Amino acid sequence: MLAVHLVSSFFSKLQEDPTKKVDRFLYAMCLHDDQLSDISTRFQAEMKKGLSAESNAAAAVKMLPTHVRCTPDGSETGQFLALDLGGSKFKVLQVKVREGMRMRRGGVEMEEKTYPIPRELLEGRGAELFGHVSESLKDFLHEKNISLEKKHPLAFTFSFPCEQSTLDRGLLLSWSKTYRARGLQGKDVVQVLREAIDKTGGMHIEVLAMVNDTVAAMMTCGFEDRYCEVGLIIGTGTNACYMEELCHVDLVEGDEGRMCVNTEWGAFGDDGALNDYITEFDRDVDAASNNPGKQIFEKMVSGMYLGELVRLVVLKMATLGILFEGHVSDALRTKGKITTAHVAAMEEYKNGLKNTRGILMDLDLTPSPDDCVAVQHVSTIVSFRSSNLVAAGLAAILTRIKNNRNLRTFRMTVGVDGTVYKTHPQYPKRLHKVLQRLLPECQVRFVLSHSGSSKGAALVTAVAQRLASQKRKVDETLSPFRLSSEQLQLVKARMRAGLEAGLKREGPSEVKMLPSFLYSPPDGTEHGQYLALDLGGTNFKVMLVNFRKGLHQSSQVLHKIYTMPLEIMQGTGDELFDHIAECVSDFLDYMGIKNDRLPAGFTFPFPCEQTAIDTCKLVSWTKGFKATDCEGNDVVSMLREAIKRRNEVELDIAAVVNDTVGTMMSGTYEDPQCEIGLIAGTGTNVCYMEELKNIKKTGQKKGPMEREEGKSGREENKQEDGTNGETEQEKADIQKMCINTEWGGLGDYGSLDDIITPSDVEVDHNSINPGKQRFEKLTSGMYLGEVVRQTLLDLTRAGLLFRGHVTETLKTPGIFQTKYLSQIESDRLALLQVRSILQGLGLDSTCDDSIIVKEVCEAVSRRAAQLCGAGMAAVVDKIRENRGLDHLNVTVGVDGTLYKHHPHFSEVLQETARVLAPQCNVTFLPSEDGSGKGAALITALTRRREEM
Ligand code: 0WK
Ligand code: 0WK
Ligand code: BGC
Ligand code: BGC
Repeated sequence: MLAVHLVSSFFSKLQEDPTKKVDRFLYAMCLHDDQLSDISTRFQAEMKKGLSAESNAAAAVKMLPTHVRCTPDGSETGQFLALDLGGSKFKVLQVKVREGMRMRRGGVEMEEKTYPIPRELLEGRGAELFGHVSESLKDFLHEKNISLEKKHPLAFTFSFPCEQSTLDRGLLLSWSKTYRARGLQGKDVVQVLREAIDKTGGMHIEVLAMVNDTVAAMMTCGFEDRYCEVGLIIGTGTNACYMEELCHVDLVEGDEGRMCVNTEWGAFGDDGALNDYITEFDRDVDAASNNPGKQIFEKMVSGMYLGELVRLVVLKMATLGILFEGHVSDALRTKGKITTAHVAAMEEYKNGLKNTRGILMDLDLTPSPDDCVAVQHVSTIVSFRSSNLVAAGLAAILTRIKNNRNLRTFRMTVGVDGTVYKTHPQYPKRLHKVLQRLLPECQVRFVLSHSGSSKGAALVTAVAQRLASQKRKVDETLSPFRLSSEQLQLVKARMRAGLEAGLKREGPSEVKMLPSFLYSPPDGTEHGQYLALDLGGTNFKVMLVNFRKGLHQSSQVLHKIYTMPLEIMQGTGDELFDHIAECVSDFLDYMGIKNDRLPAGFTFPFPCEQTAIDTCKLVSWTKGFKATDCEGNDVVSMLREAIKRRNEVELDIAAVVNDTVGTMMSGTYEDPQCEIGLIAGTGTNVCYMEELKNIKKTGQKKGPMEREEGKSGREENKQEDGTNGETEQEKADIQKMCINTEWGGLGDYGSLDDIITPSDVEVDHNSINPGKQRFEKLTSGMYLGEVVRQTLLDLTRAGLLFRGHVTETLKTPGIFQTKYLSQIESDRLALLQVRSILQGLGLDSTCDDSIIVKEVCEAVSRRAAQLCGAGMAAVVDKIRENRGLDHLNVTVGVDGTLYKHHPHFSEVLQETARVLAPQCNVTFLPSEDGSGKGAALITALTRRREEM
């Protein structure tokens, strides 16, 4: 027998190699690499179309969001029922996932049973199909003695294109493969399943998640390999999914993190995109299918059609006399007579030819050895084209991931399932090889999902449960930061009460309401050169301000910024003022005006009792300052003594102002309606023009706060009424004085205890002034980073973040600077960058972690802005009521790094003030040159008045 075979093949060699004639006949199916690259490029374009909101409706490749946002991280646990519907087998399963067992044996235990689905159900009424599914589920519970009483979470793998708005909702877009039950298209199949289960009754099932089989395959393999972010099915049908950047998925809210997208690539070409690769046999398969014009790519690739393609090719070649000497059998003319299993059998290494012969014989054909070689080669070409097309599709997906993540080379794992991939002898190798050629820069590993997709579906449910419980717990932790409008109204009322109590000066008040001895705004006639010393929250600025005569609002500012080292801020008072004197001297030297003895205004951003415009007794340090021997002393004298000590320059300190007052004055120079100064920076504070009649005259009632008598040189001409020797006319005109509220102290006696959170308590406890400046510690840049860090610590200790690892970094005070909030909350920043900020802090984070960190930052900064907005509403409403107005237009000069640099702080503050003080139209005027110009203006005002 073997001898005969050898002789005839020798002769045939002499004749033409039968595979050659097949190659010629199927030339159009033999796709070479540049054609595959072309197809890959076309598919990339289709993916873009599917992802974009504009073109999605018309797109053939639907790119369906799955609401699966992350792959397993090994902490999934739980017991689930699973339904696996849509592949070649309908399976009911029970899946047990044990915590942290990931790779190890016994990590996931599964029990399963396959249930046949009669053809009449596949083509019958949808409700009956799901009735059958539900009955099978009940049968499974019985058979496996699973309690019917207990509530069972169920994961549903449904392998058809569905539009999902959530993980447990899916509108069926269209059937494919062998399914076309009526009445379900456009319906939420999860709801249909729930109704079927209720109808069957006698079991407590909670359908928690519905996933496509590609997603389930990716999750199944992702449980073992964390690089697995692509799912691939080459089975009855074909399809792929992958983790896309959420910011590219237009159909889903949010830009944070990633989401798995079910490409539904089976429909690639439904819009004609592959017409130049479609062969007559593909057209015949499509025409004879139950969904003509649909799933064009699937019909060139997947198991439901490969056998039919081979049959049609062999039929055509036989009809043309190229095979079986033109003999054609009825069997060969019969649809479905050659299956994909036959194709696989024909391509088996050893028995391929023998199988081919057997298969053709079963089709009532008497094939010659050459016929067998030829038919085997037809199978090879058809299945080769399938693996080539899948490689082209995969190359497109991997290229997109590479570009999304700006990677030059990368590794990726593809979780794969499906009978074609699993049973066709050479398919996997061919696919891997072609993909390697198409995308050499990507190291691709294929992991077969041995146990089908239900483990993955269970994991999706476990992840969904974990994320849901995590989200619930994170929301619980963050809800105290989310202030209701009632709470904000309350804060406004308490701030108002604080303002009133502070003005009354009947004993210690949370809001100190310190007179600034500034009565009137600039009138634009200010001119000349003035120095301004601006002890900002983060640095010390010396400015030379030149107001040009007659040119309203035109001033020239030259300045130099000096750092304020911590050891100076927390050293002795003398060292602090010596440092300031040294900077001033350096500046005057640098400007060549050492001996000009220019009048100077000193911005001193701390609570000070003033008895005149140039005296300033420090009540208490705030923010990061705690230099010794300063509290209770007149800081102007201390500065003058330091200047004297330095004996290099002369300084004529004419005025000392709080930075809010300086900022207000800078604002008034631009906009006369500016009567409020707001600082939202390292610290927080506000000043405003209060009616003089509401200000308890300083020195009149010797309140507990007014004791020491360190009187400065100018004191002797102070009038009892606290004015600065103004003329009668002026005295008559003076209706108002600027009050430095020091609202940072609200809450110091407990008025905010009901909104203070455990994180705030920790921050206050660890601060250098515990119990003080409570409002400031909820709202200002010095503390927001710490409030976030404390909250991240709580969440991590609760196991909701960083996998519960409380690292030394996270325990380090000050590690999470407030500037990171601004960066992390900026809309332009993708999550990747959030992760790199956390990385930079030595915090190794997952996608989820970064989303939670951003949420914490948003909650903390939003609360801060809202609280300042509520405080501002109290101030503007007080001014409005002071003046008996129904409506007030007022401008606020504002400064501070938090207000200026945080992406959302200013708008949230403004919005809150607008809502809580609807009768006030408040304009916020960010100040250009800070409070320095304001201090120079006040100096100009003060000097001019003294000259009069
Ligand atoms: C096995 C999976 C199932 C999927 C099927 C696809 O468990 O979810 O639909 O693979 O392959 P097929 O059975 O269609 O060949
Ligand atoms: C700039 C002002 C300065 C003020 C500072 C506050 O010129 O007087 O103290 O803003 O902002 P911070 O630097 O604290 O963010
Ligand atoms: C379906 C997909 C499914 C694939 C593999 C296709 O016909 O449209 O949803 O993933 O078959 O089962
Ligand atoms: C100080 C205020 C200052 C504010 C803004 C607070 O800590 O007490 O005087 O205006 O910070 O710098």
